[in-house]
Amino acid sequence: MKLYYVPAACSLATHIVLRETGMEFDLERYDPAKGQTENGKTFTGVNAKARVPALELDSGDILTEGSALVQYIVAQTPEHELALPVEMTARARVQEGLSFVTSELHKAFNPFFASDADDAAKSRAHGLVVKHLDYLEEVFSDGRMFFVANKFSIVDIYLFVVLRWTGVTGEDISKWKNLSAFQGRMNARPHVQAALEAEGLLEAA
Ligand SMILES: N[C@@H](CCC(=O)N[C@@H](CS)C(=O)NCC(=O)O)C(=O)O
Repeated sequence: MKLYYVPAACSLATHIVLRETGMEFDLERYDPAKGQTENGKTFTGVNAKARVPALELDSGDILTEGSALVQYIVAQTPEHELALPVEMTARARVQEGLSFVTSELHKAFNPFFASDADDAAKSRAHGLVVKHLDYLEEVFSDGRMFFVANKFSIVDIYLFVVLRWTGVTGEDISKWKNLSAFQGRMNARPHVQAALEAEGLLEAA
């Protein structure tokens, strides 16, 4: 398998899940400014949507959309703690959390990464990000270690990646004590550190 990624982007979640589950994979970096990968491939030829993550399977098929990718990867290792629960309600809870993080939380940050977003759009986005962080802080206020059912899941990995972006809004994650502690725990995981290092993010930290 090969993961196409942009350092620190949402593709980092797929990258961490690949490492946590012990999958064999290669990485190919995409540079959105050039529209090309580090190997000189035109990225729209890989993913016509021009978005990471994109996962090239050994068959040559390309899978996209981060939420689908992390579920695809953990389905390869059903014995791993990250595999989706078999029981339907527990499984839906993980998918519920994943949807919140990938569609609500992730999307709230978009104006901060869009070159055409004006100050009004950023101000609205800032308010939405804070609202979501307050909600998450409340969820973690019961002392849980992990977001869904207090059990390590793909949702925690995605959440960790998106929470790393909080600084772009001008906010400091340390204001949200429970979320900050969650970030610290996730950051300390060896596979998370390995992914950060491989994307060149440890020097920047
Ligand atoms: N719906 C896609 C969205 C992916 C997405 O927003 N990717 C961003 C990085 S987080 C991207 O590719 N940005 C590069 C660009 O916009 O040129 C998914 O969930 O995978």
